[in-house]
Amino acid sequence: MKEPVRQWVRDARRIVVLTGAGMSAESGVPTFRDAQAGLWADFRPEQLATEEAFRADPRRVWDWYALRREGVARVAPNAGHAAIAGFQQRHPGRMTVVTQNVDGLHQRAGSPGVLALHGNIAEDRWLDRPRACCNLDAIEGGRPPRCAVCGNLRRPAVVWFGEMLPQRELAQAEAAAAACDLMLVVGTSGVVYPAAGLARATRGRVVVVNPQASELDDAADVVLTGTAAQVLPELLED
Ligand code: BV8
Repeated sequence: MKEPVRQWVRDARRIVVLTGAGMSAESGVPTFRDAQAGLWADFRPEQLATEEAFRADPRRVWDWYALRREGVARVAPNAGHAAIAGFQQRHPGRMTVVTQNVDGLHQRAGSPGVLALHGNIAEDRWLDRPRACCNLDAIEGGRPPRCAVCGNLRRPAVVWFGEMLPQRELAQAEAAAAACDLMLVVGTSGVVYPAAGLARATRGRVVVVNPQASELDDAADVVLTGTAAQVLPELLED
């Protein structure tokens, strides 16, 4: 089935690549489906990645993100990330990357204009609306760091469950999905919305790349059973 998809790639004027945690699995970043380790073994990611969980136990959630940050800093983009960035360099303006991943690996692979719907794990922001006292050079260290005056906590600049996505990125992703004639859906279980909804909203052809069955297989014209680093170089090389 790869051959017709390669032809679709060649013929497509506008391509969207929608990626999830599986895109980074071969770089060594655990997916959300992968079992949690250590102190977090008893928690599902959806339980930790919420404002409630952070307010209930800031240190537990902060440490979980610190562990993930260290993991992401230690790894490198894989051949799948490189194939996407390479295609974008060879065909400027034809491909838009929309990612659920907070690891920054598409950006590190050289992909321009990545729409990161769920934020960036390498950045922090204030938990509550900052007051005049909340400035970065008056921070009290700790896990998490806090404002030395009012105690406002620092939190990872990611989108937690129950939180709105960044409106600019979401609007641009919805526009790209509506305008594309081909959407490659790579390494996502397709359970988290509104991201997964993009694959159902597009009028373009949808191709799923995943070694396992996903919630978006029914929305696909073709399902390619394989991994991101194996399949994408074959699909995207000229
Ligand atoms: C919101 C950042 C509203 C944090 C994340 C409609 C229906 C049902 C539920 C909802 C709905 N609308 C909203 C909801 C609620 C919720 C939701 O979707 N819940 C799910 C669990 C049912 N959505 C939200 O809360 C969103 N916000 O709706 O706000 C609102 C409106 C008004 C006012 C206020 C609020 C926010 C969602 C974003 C949450 N943040 N991440 C962090 O990272 O810590 S989501 C996080 O989980 C990831 O970013 C990603 O999106 C998701 C994990 O999914 P995947 O990436 O797909 O990864 P997964 O591990 O599941 O699967 C990996 C896949 O890869 C597998 O299929 C596997 O087979 C495959 N694979 C493995 N290896 C490879 C591979 N593929 C290729 N190659 C390989 N080598």
